[in-house]
Amino acid sequence: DDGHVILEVAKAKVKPPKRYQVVLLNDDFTPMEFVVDVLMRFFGMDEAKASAVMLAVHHQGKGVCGVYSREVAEMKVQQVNQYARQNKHPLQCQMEVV
Ligand code: TYC
Repeated sequence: DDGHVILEVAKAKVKPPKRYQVVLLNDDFTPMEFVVDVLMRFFGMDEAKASAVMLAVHHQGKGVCGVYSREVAEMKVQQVNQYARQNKHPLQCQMEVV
């Protein structure tokens, strides 16, 4: 019946939500220990994981901290960049759609 058609059309328009990588960028000035602190504080990493990710960013120029919904990724980026500015470091965090 007509109700069946309406439901099928509505269902076809439902797309899975986009996911966003939160990415940390390397720079020459932010102390390594500060980056490790950021990764533990905002991304729930233990010290070994945070140190490995920090070194990967240091050597490769950028690195993924995690993958989230747009709302959560925006909050992480804002929190990291605000925390870096408060501590007078140039560390930069951004998001990229996956
Ligand atoms: N390159 C920085 C240094 O040598 C360390 C660093 C790592 C900075 C990762 C930023 O996202 C970063 N002190």
